[in-house]
Amino acid sequence: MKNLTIKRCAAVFAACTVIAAAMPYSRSSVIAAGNIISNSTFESGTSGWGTYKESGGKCSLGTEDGQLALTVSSVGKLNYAVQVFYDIVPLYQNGVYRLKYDIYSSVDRFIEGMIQQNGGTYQAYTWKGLQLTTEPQTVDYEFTMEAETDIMAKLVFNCGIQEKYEGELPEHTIFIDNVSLELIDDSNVDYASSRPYAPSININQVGYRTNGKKIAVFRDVTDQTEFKVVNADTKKAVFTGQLENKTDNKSANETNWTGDFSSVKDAGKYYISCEGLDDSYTFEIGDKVYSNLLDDSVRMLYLQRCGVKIEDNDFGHEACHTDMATVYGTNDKIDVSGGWHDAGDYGRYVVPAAKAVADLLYAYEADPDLYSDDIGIPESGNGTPDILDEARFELEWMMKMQAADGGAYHKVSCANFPAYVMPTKETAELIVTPVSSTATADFCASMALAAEFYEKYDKDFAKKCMDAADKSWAWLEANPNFVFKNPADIVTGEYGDKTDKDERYWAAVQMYRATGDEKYLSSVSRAVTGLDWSTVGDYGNIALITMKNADKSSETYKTAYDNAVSAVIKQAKSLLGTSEASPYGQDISMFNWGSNMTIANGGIILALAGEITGEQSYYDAAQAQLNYLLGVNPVGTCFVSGYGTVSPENPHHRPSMAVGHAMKGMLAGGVNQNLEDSAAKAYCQDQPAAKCYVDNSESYSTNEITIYWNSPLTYLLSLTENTDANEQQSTTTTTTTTSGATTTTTTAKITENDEISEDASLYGDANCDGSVDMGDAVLIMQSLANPNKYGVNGSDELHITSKGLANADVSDIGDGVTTGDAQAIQAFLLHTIDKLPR
Ligand code: G3I
Ligand code: 9MR
Ligand code: ZN
Repeated sequence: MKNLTIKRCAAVFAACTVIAAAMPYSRSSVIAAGNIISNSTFESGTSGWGTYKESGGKCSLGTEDGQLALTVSSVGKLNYAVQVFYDIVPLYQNGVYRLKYDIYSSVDRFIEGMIQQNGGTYQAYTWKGLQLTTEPQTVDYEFTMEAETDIMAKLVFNCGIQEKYEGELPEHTIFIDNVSLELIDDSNVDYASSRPYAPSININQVGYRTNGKKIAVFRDVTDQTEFKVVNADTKKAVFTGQLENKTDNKSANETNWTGDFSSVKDAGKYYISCEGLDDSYTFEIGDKVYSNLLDDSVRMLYLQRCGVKIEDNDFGHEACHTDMATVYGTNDKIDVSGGWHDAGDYGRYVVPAAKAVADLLYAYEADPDLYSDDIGIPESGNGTPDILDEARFELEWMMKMQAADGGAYHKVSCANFPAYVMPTKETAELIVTPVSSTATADFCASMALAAEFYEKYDKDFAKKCMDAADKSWAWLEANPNFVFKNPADIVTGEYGDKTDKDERYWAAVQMYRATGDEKYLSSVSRAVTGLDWSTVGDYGNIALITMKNADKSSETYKTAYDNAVSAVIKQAKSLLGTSEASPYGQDISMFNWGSNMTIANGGIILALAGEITGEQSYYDAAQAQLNYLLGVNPVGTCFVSGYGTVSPENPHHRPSMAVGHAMKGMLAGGVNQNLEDSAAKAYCQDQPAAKCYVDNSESYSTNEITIYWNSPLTYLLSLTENTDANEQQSTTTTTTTTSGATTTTTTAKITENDEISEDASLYGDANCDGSVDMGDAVLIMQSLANPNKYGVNGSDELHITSKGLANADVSDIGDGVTTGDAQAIQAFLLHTIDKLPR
């Protein structure tokens, strides 16, 4: 078992993480304020509890009269041949605990009740032999955790054979209720000693491009003022720089400094040193530092393929999920084999598939030269870049998900998530759930986009894509908004939505782009945004911005194009503000499930804004998102498995869990401050928002992987390949091949102009982006701290405008803009006040 180097007092289960993140953080010991076992009374089932069977043990788990009921039909050949357990119980060395539960059995028998190590030697931290009778007994005792802190111990009842007592037994049921585990005295607990290694200097563990901006982020600084970049081979310092930008980083609860070493450009291996701090991990500088990462980000999708035999030394398997699937609510059976497993589970869902495919195709378009035909998939060497082969594998499955009337079925999966097994072992019935308008519009957009890309390689396939797109468009015209909700008996990924407006926008634009027919734009009045699975408007914007064969004289086109550009620039401005205000450079201030995708998505928008405006700051911020993902973050982790020095080793990914080590090249979901699984609750409850991540395979809300978290990484790698705006020309030249003929198109870069409206009249909206958010508080503070740059006449493009100044004056109205205004906005956002003073 991995050394349990973790943090956290697991017992405080109440605080709001947003507020906690904004408050001073105390390391003093925290006495448990409650029961560590979240499901202790079984009023609504056995969630959180599970069974383990081996060596002939047989049992089933359920509830009876609000108690856990474990029916044992065979005790098997070992004392642990039948177990019922509750996972992830944190036990701190020297902590005094009280364990309590009610228990009885329908036959008299002996069992063992204990809390044990989950893995390793399975040592018991506390153990009790229990002679059960049909009379309920209450077990209630205190124990001290003598062993080293184990944050993920397991409460287990061994209900297998007990030779010494009664041996074989008839079928019987064991009842458990009112389970409670409390930490009653932590005065001798040293929480700090069980925290993981947290590097004081964080760098991009994969490396930096020769000409890219290179930033290291420091913490734990006392009075140091400078740092050195040291050549890892010669151990000689090649650069000395200053620690700059001291920042109180609330979301990570630490003080940070940054160090800029962009001028180091010689290819090689380096580390950063700063007196009194541990050296950073070693990293590379060079032009090809991301080549393998880019290939693996795509090859991972091959290993996620379903319905075909997979060739791989570690993760190879026979074809899985090949049975016909039942259309929900009917007896119809259809073939929907193929496609990629969505994530750590084996569902296949049209909505996230569309995002993944779009990212891959646009990634290819952004820099075709990066994509070879030899990344090691079966189609390698067939004359088509592997990234297009891989995307096609998904597109062919998507086609099977189109119903006869043109609509797209939302998803196919079993009714429940499978155990932690290889995909061939998930053999329950496959169910295709009903058509939705979100899936259909996403489907339509992807097919229209694909038609364009495969024209050069396979005209028949391109035509099939276009036919499928036409048919789904007809369905969309005939059918109103129909968003998806899981039927009550299906619990797998829902990918529900509030609206299909953004999906329809993307579909309309993509149909226009594929056909040149302006009728598709008639439904498009304004640009919408979003690049995740639930909001996809920016794919429509990207389609317009990167479109090559538009009729540039058409007013309809011009309006749609201008709207798309404005939408992208507006978002980029706000992302840039957030990124520049954060020492680690990330473009988000809230960390939700899949935050690494959101960060990568923002990087895509920033890079596009860089291309549109030619502004270096946008390129730098896009690169900063890559840096965050690859190690410049408060948890000191490179979030792509198998890359960098420290990366996810225990992803929530069933093949990795079944095989026993992490598949390479997968981007984990990342920090999630909402603590949405029991491992995150156990490990991260007292962590500030930006540190709620745990490399634990149970943590599906921070450490799962998905096809659509990898794909924006691929796209971002493409877009940031040329990061130096000065090296770019004032025009973008793109070579496209349509119907075999090559056309070179030159698009003038637009610079920002008055058309990008700033007419919002919203109190609090200091940056005039149409909403009141942290970016506004940040801009106010920047304008006060650095008026030359961010003041009303400031040199920075993002300086506050006069309209922004008027909007910003929300407290002590009339006194001009002060820190009080920024504080009022923050308080409003943190819900400590209901409305702004003005
Ligand atoms: O956006 C809201 C935010 O406004 C709010 O303040 C915050 C507070 O809870 O929540 C945010 O929503 C989160 C949402 O993702 C963001 O997109 C939800 O908490 C969170 O529960 C939701 O998680 C989704 C998760 O499924 C559970 O439904 C993930 O986005 C989604 O990627 C994930 O997808 C799963 C599939 O269902 C099954 N396959 C694996 C896949 C990845 O984990
Ligand atoms: O394994 C599932 C993961 O792929 C999903 O993203 C996640 C959220 O939908 O759910 C996981 O399954 C968990 C389920 O939601 C609750 N019980 C434990 C399951 C983990 O095996
Ligand atoms: Zn499969």
